[in-house]
Amino acid sequence: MQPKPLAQPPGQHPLVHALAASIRSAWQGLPGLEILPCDDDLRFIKGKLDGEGLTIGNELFRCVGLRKLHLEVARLGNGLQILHCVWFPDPCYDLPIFGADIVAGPAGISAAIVDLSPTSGALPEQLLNRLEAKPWPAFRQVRDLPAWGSAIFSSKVCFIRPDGVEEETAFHDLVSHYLQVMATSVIEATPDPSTALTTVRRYEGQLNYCLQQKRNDKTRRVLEKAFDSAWADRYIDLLLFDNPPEP
Ligand code: BLA
Repeated sequence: MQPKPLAQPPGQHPLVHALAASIRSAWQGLPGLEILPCDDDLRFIKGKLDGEGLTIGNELFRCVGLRKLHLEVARLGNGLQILHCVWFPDPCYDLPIFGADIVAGPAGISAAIVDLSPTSGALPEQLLNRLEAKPWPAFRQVRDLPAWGSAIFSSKVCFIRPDGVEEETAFHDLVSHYLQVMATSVIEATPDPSTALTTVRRYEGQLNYCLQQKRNDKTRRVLEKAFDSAWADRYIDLLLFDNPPEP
């Protein structure tokens, strides 16, 4: 049975709402999907910042081929809204990491990024061909990647400041395409042994992905301001970018 679509919470940015819905529907078709246990105090977080309400909602799953699927939708004071989503593969499978991040402020979306990031060199040829089957939208404001991002993202990363509603829709369509390519690869993938060199390389690649993401000071700064630095470190290390278990 398909779950009922969630109503759009008042004031939620339409792209945040639409992308969250597309992500939830993309993981429904994955093999052996199950809820990933997570401490209740991390599942729904409520706080206050400068008198403003502050909420973080986390949805966590795993399935055959992926050790963790994570969707976070947050509102963090100053009208900041964030959608953060990462699908972390089980390193036994030759799968990339799906990652997406949207940062919306009172003046609109400043950052919209999506990628399928390789953990062992380049993306597999067949996956690249599938990604390229959709024409690349001509976004007007392409943003430069920070150094930590260039170290992990693929040649197919899209990092933009969407210019208007049409570009927001084009970005949503692109994310849906990446999700579909990722979901197809998960369904088709077969595991290598945990001792295989390929598995160990992908484990190391995933460790490096987590390490580089933790160099994003912008994430830490926002969380530190809303909570405190010990809380922000714990949240980043344990929930956002926890290291994969050794294969
Ligand atoms: C940028 N991330 C940002 C920014 C903020 C956050 C405030 C600055 C916005 C801007 O430059 O316009 C904050 N992002 C958060 C917070 C969370 C979050 C608080 O996800 C979670 C609670 N970041 C990711 C993932 C990717 C990512 C999965 O978490 C990509 C797959 C990318 N975010 C990313 C990049 C930037 C960014 C590349 C720009 C950084 C820069 O320009 O220095």
